[in-house]
Amino acid sequence: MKKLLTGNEAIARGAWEAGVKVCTAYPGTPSTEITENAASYSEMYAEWSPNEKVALEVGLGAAIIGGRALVAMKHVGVNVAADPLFTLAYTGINAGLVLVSADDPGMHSSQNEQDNRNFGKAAKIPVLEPSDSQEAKEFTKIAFELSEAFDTPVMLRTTTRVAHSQSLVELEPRQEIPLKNYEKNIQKYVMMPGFARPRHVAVEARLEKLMEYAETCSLNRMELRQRQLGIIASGAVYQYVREVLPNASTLKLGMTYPLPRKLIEEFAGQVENLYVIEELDPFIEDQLKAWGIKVHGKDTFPLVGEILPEIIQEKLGSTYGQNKNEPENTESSDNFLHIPVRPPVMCPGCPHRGLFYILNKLKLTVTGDIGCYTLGAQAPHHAMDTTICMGASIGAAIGMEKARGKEFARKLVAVIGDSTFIHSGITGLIDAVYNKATTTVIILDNRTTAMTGHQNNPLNGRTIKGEATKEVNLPLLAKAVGVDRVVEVDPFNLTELETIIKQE
Ligand SMILES: Cc1ncc(C[n+]2csc(CCOP(=O)(O)OP(=O)(O)O)c2C)c(N)n1
Repeated sequence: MKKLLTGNEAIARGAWEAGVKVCTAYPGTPSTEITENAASYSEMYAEWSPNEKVALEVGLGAAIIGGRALVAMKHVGVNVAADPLFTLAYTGINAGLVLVSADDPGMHSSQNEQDNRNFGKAAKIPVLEPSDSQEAKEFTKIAFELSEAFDTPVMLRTTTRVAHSQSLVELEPRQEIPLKNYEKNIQKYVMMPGFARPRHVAVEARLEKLMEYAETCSLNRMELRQRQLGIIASGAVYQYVREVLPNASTLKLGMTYPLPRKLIEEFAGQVENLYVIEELDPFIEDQLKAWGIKVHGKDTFPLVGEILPEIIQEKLGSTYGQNKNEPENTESSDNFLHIPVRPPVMCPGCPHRGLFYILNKLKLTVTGDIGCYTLGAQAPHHAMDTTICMGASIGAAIGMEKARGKEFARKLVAVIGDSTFIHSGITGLIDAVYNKATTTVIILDNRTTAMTGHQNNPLNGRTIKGEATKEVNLPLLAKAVGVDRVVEVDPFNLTELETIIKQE
């Protein structure tokens, strides 16, 4: 049976078909729906973890003890999970472990557009890049096979277009994979220097084998058509190339790390003009140049943002395209231009509005954080001075106070959402207490992870499957780490809110 699925739904389906036991994640666009969908399959345990590092740690525990695990996050989430990831690459897994990194070229909803293929290379683990929903499901299953065959975590890298667009997917039944045998193996799983050194040697040997695998695996495919133009592409860009330049020869790379040198050299030898078209970094291009292959890439295509079909048409269409002489149909883009711009705003009735109204009125310096409340930086409030990454608000406020002194800190506050506080704010608060900062921290507790679509979190008493669970008591937690003054205030009560903020 075939079904229309988004890439994210297809990855969840792929995990289910691959017999996965445990799915973990911290929400983040464009990855969130993977785990929301995974949670709908009763055969799989699923959780929202407090942050991406914990998500990967829970996943690696499941894999080492013998159950397949899927761990999903947005690209910046991999920064948070990088610590366990790099050492997990040394220990290897036991049952398969697949880490989905959902990248966001164009920054549809992110604070940066880092290219996480670099993480695959730096951690020396394979990177697979599906280009539609069918591949999203297939590659997820192949990733688990690969993970077990080579004893390595595997990164499945998607981008917003693959994650959120829909295409037909062939559904298959779940393969029940029995738990793998677990044997205690201190040399393999306890990474202290004496045991880690031989594991690094094992990682390099594994990489050599993965390079051989890349040469012949079904993930990489040479498609020879007209020889005048040859294009190497992966992910959504491959689909755009097929659409805009249907006669060009293509080398479709489903595995972008490690790269298949012989296959690429063979392809380069078959075509007159060779291009790598890839979003963000010249990841493939740089490797080709290091191998001495003559190739065009970032000399023609942008380093920044998405590479859309229009850009490929503009750069190569007139020379190599089918419709070289036909004027481009601009009707749809004209219509698009007439749609009024609708910048994101806080929802009507949002409890954050009152707070930012007061912060603006009091002309405070505000170190911000990431969530719906980041919109407090925009009109009409303009009540935020910094936003860097999740959890940075409290540390930034401490730093400002330490640089400028206590007097400055009297008009300084850090604002942080409830989910963000649990994600990575608590350690900042402990720093404030331990190092005697006097800054005021405001936790905006709206009892949900609103920005990414209202996911449950450890503060609201519900799991990802909607089951009742314990909830963290924020005032008690703050007192427990040593905060002497903890005040609770309803942000809809503006008079009281203003009085308390002035007081604190
Ligand atoms: C490392 C990282 N993981 C995930 C995200 C995606 N993300 C942005 S804000 C946010 C949570 C916001 O929730 P909360 O702090 O409760 O604030 P609210 O949106 O509810 O106001 C998430 C998950 C991110 N930007 N960075």
